[in-house]
Amino acid sequence: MDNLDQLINEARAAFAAASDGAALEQAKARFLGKSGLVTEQLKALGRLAPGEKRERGAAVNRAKAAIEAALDARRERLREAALDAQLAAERLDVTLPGRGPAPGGLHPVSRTLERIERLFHSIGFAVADGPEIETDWHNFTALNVPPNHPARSMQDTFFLEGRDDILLRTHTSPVQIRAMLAHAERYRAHDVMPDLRIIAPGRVYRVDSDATHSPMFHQVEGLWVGERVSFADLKGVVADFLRRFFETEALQIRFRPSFFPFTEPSAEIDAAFMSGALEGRWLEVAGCGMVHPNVLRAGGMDAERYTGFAFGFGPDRLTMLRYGVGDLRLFFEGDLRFLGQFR
Ligand code: 2NM
Repeated sequence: MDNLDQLINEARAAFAAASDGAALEQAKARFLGKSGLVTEQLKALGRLAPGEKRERGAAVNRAKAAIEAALDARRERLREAALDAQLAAERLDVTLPGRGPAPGGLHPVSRTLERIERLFHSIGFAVADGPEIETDWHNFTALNVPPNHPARSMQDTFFLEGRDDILLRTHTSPVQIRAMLAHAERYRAHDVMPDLRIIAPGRVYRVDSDATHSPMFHQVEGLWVGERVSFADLKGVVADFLRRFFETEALQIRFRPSFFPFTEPSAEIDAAFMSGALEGRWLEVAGCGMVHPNVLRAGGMDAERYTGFAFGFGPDRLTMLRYGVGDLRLFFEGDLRFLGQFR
């Protein structure tokens, strides 16, 4: 191996040993710089005899070209390595969730309430509301609940501390009382009173807690008062609502005689799906009845002239049925892994 081949090998080894651009430029200077080893060889040509010069010149130029090629190749390798290192350092996991605000959504029970309000709005019912802290009179007395009824006991009703006349409402019926009083007052001096058609959705409270009972739960009660409002109207409104709510005409509905102090006659409403997981099982979905004359009078209505029907159902339970949820408490624990599934 002559000294030019050795020079090429030394240059290749020096370039290979350079682990970054600065080291490589230093190595380059050592061979190709103004006083580098290759330049030295070129200068040495001047001292040769003319006969040797041509051949040696060609050999030195080949060696120089080989060293330049090795330098370029090493530069390219270092550039690629630097890019690979940068890509590895800036690697993105595109499967991670985004950093922006997480999308919110309505609570599943709120979705049910909005749906119920929309369906009743479409048949002429307005939405009424009232206070959740009620008087004993609006919550019980006006609703024909007798003085010693068990619902009025401390075990069933949350009374305010040290009071027996103010409580957390146990149903939304006091809203109906307030709405009747306001409606009757508004049309007191008129010959005719337009029908009162309202639903009262909202939170209600009872001393009760297990897989199917929460101390706070929701109710939607409906009321239609007018001349000649009948039990047949009640059946039509409720059946229409249930079929639209569950999005199926294939829903069997039956009315079972029952008792409530505020309605007479009273009934429980059962429904049975004609397909799906719950096919053929009768489920209690609501209570209803014709508003008791005592209740109409407490609401300021002329009970000789007007009749009305009322019904009440539990949107929490309707939500469980609609989405196939087995435990009511899941709705009120605030676990976003559960609630986020209803977006
Ligand atoms: C029910 C069942 C039956 C009801 C009665 C009234 C009022 F205030 F008009 F008399 N509102 N809601 C009622 C009747 C509620 O819930 C199971």
